[in-house]
Amino acid sequence: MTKPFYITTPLYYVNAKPHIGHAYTNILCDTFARWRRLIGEEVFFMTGTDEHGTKIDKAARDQGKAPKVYADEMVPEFKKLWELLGIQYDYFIRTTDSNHKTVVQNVLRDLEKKGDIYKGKYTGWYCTPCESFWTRLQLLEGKCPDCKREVQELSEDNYFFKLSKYQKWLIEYIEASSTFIRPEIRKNEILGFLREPLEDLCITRPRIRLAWGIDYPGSKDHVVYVWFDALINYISGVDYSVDDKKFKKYWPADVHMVGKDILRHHAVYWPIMLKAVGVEMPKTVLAHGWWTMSGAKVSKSRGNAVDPIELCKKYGVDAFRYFLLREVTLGLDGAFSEDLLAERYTSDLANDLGNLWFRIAAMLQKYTEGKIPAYQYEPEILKASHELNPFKRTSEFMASHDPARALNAILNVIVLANQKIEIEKPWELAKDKTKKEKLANVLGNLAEQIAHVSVLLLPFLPETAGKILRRLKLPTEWIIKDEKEFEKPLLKAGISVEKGDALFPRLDEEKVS
Ligand code: ME8
Repeated sequence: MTKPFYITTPLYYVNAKPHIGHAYTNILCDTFARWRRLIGEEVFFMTGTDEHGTKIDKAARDQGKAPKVYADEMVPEFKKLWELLGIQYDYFIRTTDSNHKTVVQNVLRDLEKKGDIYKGKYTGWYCTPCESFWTRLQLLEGKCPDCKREVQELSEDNYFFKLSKYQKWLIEYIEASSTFIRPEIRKNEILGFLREPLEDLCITRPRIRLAWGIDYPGSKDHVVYVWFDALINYISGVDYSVDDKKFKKYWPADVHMVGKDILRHHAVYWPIMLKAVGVEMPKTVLAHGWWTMSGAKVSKSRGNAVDPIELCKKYGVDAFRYFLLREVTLGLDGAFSEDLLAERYTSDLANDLGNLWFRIAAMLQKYTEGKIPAYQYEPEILKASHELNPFKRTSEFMASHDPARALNAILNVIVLANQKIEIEKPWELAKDKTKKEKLANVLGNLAEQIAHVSVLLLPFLPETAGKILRRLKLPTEWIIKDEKEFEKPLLKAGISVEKGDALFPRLDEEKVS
């Protein structure tokens, strides 16, 4: 039996509502998860929330609430957005779940037994918004190197995890693997970082300073550092140290999708934590870039967050998904602008896909009583001239983590189908009684083309692809294992096709700012 495809998102802090950046990560993961299900794999897709630490404690206090009460109120904001965006996750984990806490404590006890934890004094500079301690050398003009805000000097008794002991091993591991850190430029970045000696990681906070965290086992005075706690979700979510059989079924994770901001935590701390407890490495840590606005990263603390709910209301969920997946190559940064979203909407979705459906459905209504006529299926229409089978191309691009090119390959088929209409001119064939058969073949094959395209689009634009398939009286759940299977005809002559509303109605000029 093959192992299920296990994909994770970061656990998002609950100190503010999710924005376009969080939506992006989850849409990427959802698309990969749906793709794997489409090709017949079992999938376990996990997302969730990071609820401990200073940031959350402070946000709760600002509202006069207990942190858990505050987190309980924020979690539905995330779940609501995931539902709106069609994110089909299998499990939602919260770091306040009791199972997660148990696993974190099990890991810590194990690390203590192995001699990888020691008690020491920590002096550092702490940035509250970033939840990060910095050394003097790391500070930029005395300020936090990430957010450039004021930092506080602190010295306290804490527990430390021996990262340094594993530095050599980690460098060799990363160097030897072409898949562990993707894309390649991020691998080089991490190797660059590892050229300097690694400092051991302070993994607790004194309770007198911060009580909102998981109890450190065996100490009344400490709680676990939020990052150490949160990373463990990837194994606690599949019951590490609790249910061996379940853990073995899912682990190792296939993809940890993260933003490049948190790559170091996932490509340095996390593998060392796993190595220290003797757990296999995840297959790939995949770091995507940032969405920026006016040159700065979109972030809740900078207050330039774009509300995904508003964008979906205006353009539709699939247009939003399409834009994020298509506009930027996974790994690179992207400048967000609503104008670009509107442009993509009009050119790719309304003019290409929406128009193709409209034309095919309208011609079927006009020339064949709204029914799929009897036709001679020509599978080569799927491989537009000089193109490979679009299923094969999509598979290859998805395997190399490139959904933008996968979408482009699918869109090419749509463009070619629109061109085919211009070339074949069904309206002229319809005027000539001797061309009846030819007309039926052209229309039947165009309908096949859009049916196949819709199956391929299911992971990317689930709502729209589902709509087209339903209008063609086809199922919306598919398993397509290879290109041969993909090439089979999908339609039956005689079925009635519903034209339906425009898939992507023209944008109201006033609505688009
Ligand atoms: O870092 N562009 O949580 P977080 C693209 N709790 N993606 C973005 C983005 C942007 N402008 N802004 C945020 C944390 N993201 C920790 C993670 S994991 C064990 C703990 C996305 O709420 C991106 O995935 O700050 C980034 O890595 C993540 O949100 C950070 O979310």
